[in-house]
Amino acid sequence: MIQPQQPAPATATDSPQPAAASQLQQTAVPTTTPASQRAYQQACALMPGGVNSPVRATKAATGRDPLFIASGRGAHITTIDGATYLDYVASWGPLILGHAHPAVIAAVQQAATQGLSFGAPTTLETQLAAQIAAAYPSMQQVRLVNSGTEATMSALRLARAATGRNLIIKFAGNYHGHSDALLAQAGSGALTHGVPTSAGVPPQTAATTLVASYNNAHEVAELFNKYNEEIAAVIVEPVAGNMGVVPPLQGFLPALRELTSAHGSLLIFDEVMTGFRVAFGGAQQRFGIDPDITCLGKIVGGGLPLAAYGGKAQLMQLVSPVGPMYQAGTLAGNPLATTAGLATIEQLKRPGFYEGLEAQAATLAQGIRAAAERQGIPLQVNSVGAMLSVFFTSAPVTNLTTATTTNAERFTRFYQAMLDAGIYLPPSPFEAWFPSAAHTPEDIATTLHAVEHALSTLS
Ligand code: KE4
Repeated sequence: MIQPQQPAPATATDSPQPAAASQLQQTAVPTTTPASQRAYQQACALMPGGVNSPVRATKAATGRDPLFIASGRGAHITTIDGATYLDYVASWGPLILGHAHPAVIAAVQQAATQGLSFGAPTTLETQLAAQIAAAYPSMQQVRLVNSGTEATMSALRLARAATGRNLIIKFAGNYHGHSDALLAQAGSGALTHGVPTSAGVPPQTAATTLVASYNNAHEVAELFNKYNEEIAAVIVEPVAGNMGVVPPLQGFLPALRELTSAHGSLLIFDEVMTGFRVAFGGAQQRFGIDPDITCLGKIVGGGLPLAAYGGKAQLMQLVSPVGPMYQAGTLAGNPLATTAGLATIEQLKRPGFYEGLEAQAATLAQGIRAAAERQGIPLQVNSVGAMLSVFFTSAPVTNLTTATTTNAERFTRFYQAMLDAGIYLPPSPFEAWFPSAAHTPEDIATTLHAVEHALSTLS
């Protein structure tokens, strides 16, 4: 998620009623949607940008005000205007089963009748920690938290506590949540300390973050040569999803493992997005890497606020109350969120789950490539498992520099045409599409039909 430009102030614009894919409109002409429009104006009066997370303020990248959602079921969401869309946002990743999966809803409903939160241990937390440790052997011990931001923030603190060092290496285009140290971008030149990407982040805090180019292990080696004994950890999205999907090039992740081990630093895999997405055991299973600390989020909470960080038992002994590194949370390991996570994981374990999901995603990715080829539209589709992104550029996209060569104007027109055809895509070229197990072959065919039309409006 590239830091979004400030969205234009809310204006009385429209979000369109989608045309059924079979009656595709020739131009993306928004129609009046009074309920969403009223809701957005009311929201903007009470909340910055009318949203509780900036990415939901869609206008900056799409020219459209956000739709207000009333419900979701399976692969579809329905707005307060009663319009239904095929959903590829999936709440930004958590809903790999689709919306309101019956087994998850039933489990959470049952749990809710027992009470919502106790602020005391429950066996649900132990059960979820056991499921995570079984799926992620590198996570011998786990701490449950409420968000991916908390998980990565705590992982950095743990790495600093373990090594006694202060500097962290991150990668341009990787997003790890909004904690101060991780809202840092490359400074004036390579090999320099980071500078804040947000108001309110002290420069001295951002300066503890060094920023390298994704897929460039040589830059990381240079940073180690320059700052060697000062670097506590390298944190990486093992498959980048926040500059759009950018897979790790051959050798990149093994090089990070070798460099951190050689210099006494820790390797942190931020698997908030990739965990349980690109494999049941995440990117570390898919690519065979053993990180020192892993952060999970999104899917592990089944759509409720839950995330986690963990690592080898010896390392986790540093975490309070056992060790000196403090971290806490009123609702951490909440009984409803742990229940949703456990019910979701049970579904993911079903035989053939990932094979089926990835086959659908591959059909979608390949179909988009073929449509662009037929229509002569320069376009890259990057995909790993059931996460993919479309870049309107002829350059292979391997890092933030190449990702930002995407044609923003074409993205906006493509997005609007897809929305008008009833397909709800992430409202930014720097986000991932998340097909779910609820997307049927017919849904994929409908999507590809809409892609064919949307691309034809670009030429
Ligand atoms: P949260 O604090 O939003 O739960 O997680 C932060 C985070 C950490 N690490 C990775 C790899 C992530 O992708 C995220 C959050 N992802 C964004 C969308 N790409 C969440 C959407 C939002 O900010 O509303």
